[in-house]
Amino acid sequence: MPGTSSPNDINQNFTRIITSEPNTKQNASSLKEIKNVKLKGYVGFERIADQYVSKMVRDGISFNILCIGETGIGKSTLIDTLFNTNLNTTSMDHCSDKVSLVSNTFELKEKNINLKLTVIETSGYGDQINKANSHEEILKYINEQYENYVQEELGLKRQIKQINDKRVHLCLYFICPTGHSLKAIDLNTMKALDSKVNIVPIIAKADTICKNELIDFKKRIMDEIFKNEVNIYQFPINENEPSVNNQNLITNSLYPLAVIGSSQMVKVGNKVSKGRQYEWGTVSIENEMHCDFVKLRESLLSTNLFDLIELTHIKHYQMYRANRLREIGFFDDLEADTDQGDFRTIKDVYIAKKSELDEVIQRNEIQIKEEFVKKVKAKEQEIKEIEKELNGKFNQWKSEQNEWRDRIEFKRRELDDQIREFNERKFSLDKLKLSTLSSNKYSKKK
Ligand SMILES: Nc1nc2c(ncn2[C@@H]2O[C@H](COP(=O)(O)OP(=O)(O)OP(=O)(O)O)[C@@H](O)[C@H]2O)c(=O)[nH]1
Ligand SMILES: [Mg+2]
Repeated sequence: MPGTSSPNDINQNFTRIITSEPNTKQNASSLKEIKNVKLKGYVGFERIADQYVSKMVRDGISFNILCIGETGIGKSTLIDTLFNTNLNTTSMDHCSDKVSLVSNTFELKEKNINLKLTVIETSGYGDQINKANSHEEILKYINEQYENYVQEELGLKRQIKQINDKRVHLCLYFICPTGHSLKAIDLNTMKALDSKVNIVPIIAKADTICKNELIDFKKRIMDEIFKNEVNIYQFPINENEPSVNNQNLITNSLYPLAVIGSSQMVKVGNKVSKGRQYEWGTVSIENEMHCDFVKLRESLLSTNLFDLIELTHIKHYQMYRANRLREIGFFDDLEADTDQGDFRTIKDVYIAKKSELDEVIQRNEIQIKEEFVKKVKAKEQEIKEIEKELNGKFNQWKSEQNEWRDRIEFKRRELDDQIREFNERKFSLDKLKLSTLSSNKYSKKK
């Protein structure tokens, strides 16, 4: 029967400490200027926490989980087990030639809190022969969600509370229970995504590994994660919340959490709980000796849900946003170098962008004018050449006409001469005829 490793033997130096101490010189000096003043009576702002709760009840919360893992590794079953429901997601195709993502959104309600849960599952992950680019589609999806959020934030008619938050708040990375170590695809993907999302690595189907092997397996995985400097999500240690610190310390020490998923109810003694029934015995998911599922659920959903959402916003999203703003000309106060032309305020950026655009427009206008003049000149030249060619043809045609007219005139004159000559001959012939006739008559009379 598999079981958990003892909390402190694996990840002793693995903690994210949240402190309210000033951590920059700037903060320290500004805090010195703040005076501590006592109120003389009740004013009412202490109820702001209630206002936050009312707002949360009214608006609900969005929480988006990305499940990365090989096909059939137990992603959907674990989500069903975590949220104690049946989300009825369909199984993925095993023969896909590329990795894709399938997203489903659900409305859940616990007491009076509404949760809009989006579960994004990988499809075809690890099914290709070449797995080197398996993370690309996932990274693209994560960036697209950040980009949509930036665009909504920058939109002129935006309303922050209505921004559709599709950013990935939690990435559950399902490690195959090989008992050996991480695969190249695991390290590649986690490394590619670790600055973008809160990665929580978990060993899936932990009921398939025995207790001693699981302890060594976890150790090897964490060694590889540290050696490759993969930044996974650390459950926070908050000096203002000692009650949750212990739990978070334990959960950090259990990394990577070994989990079992199931939708079946099993009976162990008098207790009925979710579990898996085997020929040789029963695994109860709720039993912390059997797996780390309870710790995972408590740490993710009861204790650190807000931290996951907040960390996504203040760390991962801010980094994306800062890079995007830098691309369009904004700089942090600290990194801005105004001598080098870096800009600070929206007005500065607007003026700089406007003059840049004006220059481009002016350049384009001059270019268009020059091109227009060039084209007009070319057309004029073309027309002139056509005109010249037509004139040439006309002159040629005219001289041909004249030639023809002269030739006809010459022929006409020739004909006239011939007619005249003919008439003259005819006249002389007639005359001769007459004289012959009269001479004949005279001779007969004789
Ligand atoms: N032994 C064992 N089987 C599990 C566990 N979790 C899920 N399974 C079984 O594994 C099979 C696949 O589970 P799914 O939850 O559909 O896996 P999936 O990763 O969502 O699969 P695709 O979405 O198709 O990639 C089912 O038969 C589950 O009953 C587990 O913790 N242990
Ligand atoms: Mg699934």
